[in-house]
Amino acid sequence: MAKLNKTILITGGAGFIGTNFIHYILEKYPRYRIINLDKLTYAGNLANLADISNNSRYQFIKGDIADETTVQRIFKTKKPQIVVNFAAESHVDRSILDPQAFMRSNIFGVYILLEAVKKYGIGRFIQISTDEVYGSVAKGKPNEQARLLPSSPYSSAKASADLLCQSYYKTFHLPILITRSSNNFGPWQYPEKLIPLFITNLLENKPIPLYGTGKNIRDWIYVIDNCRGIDLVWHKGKIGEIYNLGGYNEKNNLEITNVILDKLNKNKSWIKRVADRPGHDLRYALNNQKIRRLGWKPIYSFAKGMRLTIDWYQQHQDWWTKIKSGVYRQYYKKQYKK
Ligand code: NAD
Ligand code: TDX
Repeated sequence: MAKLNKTILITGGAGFIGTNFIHYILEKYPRYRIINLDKLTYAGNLANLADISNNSRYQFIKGDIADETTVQRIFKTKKPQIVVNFAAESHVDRSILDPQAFMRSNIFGVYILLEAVKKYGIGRFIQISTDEVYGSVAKGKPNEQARLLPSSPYSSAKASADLLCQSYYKTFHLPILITRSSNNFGPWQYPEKLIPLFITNLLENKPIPLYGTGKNIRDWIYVIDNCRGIDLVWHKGKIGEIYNLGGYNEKNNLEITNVILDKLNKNKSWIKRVADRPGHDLRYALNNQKIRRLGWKPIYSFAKGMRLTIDWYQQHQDWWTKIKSGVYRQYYKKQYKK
């Protein structure tokens, strides 16, 4: 085996995007070693990483980014050169019901990581942020200088983390980079988010709960395109900068719903109109010119990404039925009666 030349600390690697990113990096860079620090909340799932659990270039550590002792011990003993922080509470609806965990993980956790970076020194710290920090966009596509106008406890906590990161760059000269991507979709996404929830409900012959008018627009990016963008920002991005990873696939929720119904040969009677999400952002969009200048553009069309995603959920029923029959079902029974 080639000599390993970099240790990367990935936080939140047992979730949706982190899982895809770990697989992508292990495959692409045979000389990199990955440490995955994840608290294993309801959204973290080691089954996602079972195929690499014996890989000598991969190590899992169960722990919380908001726990200073754990984080400092990992920096001291593992000496990572790069940190990519995916760890966060990520579901807007949960942040409306119970915001506390969002404040702790998405803000305080980032502060604990930044303090460790300050103390131990590393090459690059990549904060994974989101298009939601710009809030609902009436027209045009915000670039990286646009004002932050988050709407939910989730997105305001993410925006807070971005500001914290920028302050540690300016004040302490930490090597910070921030990526803000569109709504991701693809394999291993927890079936509480729109696309996997609707696919799996239909596969179970259950109705699909469409919020409000169904006219809310999201810009969609296939998760591998996001991984490619993060990889490029990590290796070629300029320290201190923010990069929008915009998919340029704006669709309203009804359009998404129809694509899924069509592919699964179901008619519109499966749609159940339900009350709108409080503070529901009408539209997300991103200007991606800056990352394009660095040499990135999405390579998965929306249609191809959706085909791959629906196929994946059809072929991995065991993965999501286990999730849906456990914690997830109790949560939704209690809160939403979906
Ligand atoms: P996810 O909810 O699927 O996964 C989050 C992971 O973080 C889980 O494995 C969870 O156990 C872990 N985690 C949560 N709190 C933690 C803590 N305190 N310490 C350690 N681990 C913790 O989320 P995702 O969709 O994969 O999102 C990953 C990141 O990307 C998040 O920061 C999110 O804000 C951002 N993001 C997501 C999207 C999207 O569409 N999913 C879009 C843009 C940005
Ligand atoms: O049951 C549903 N019915 C419905 O109509 C759900 C779960 C969602 N929706 C609507 C709300 C949104 O307009 O679908 C759209 C997408 O909703 P989510 O999948 O919850 O995603 P969103 O709120 O847009 O946030 C996502 O993208 C940005 C991720 O969850 C965030 O982590 C990321 O930062």
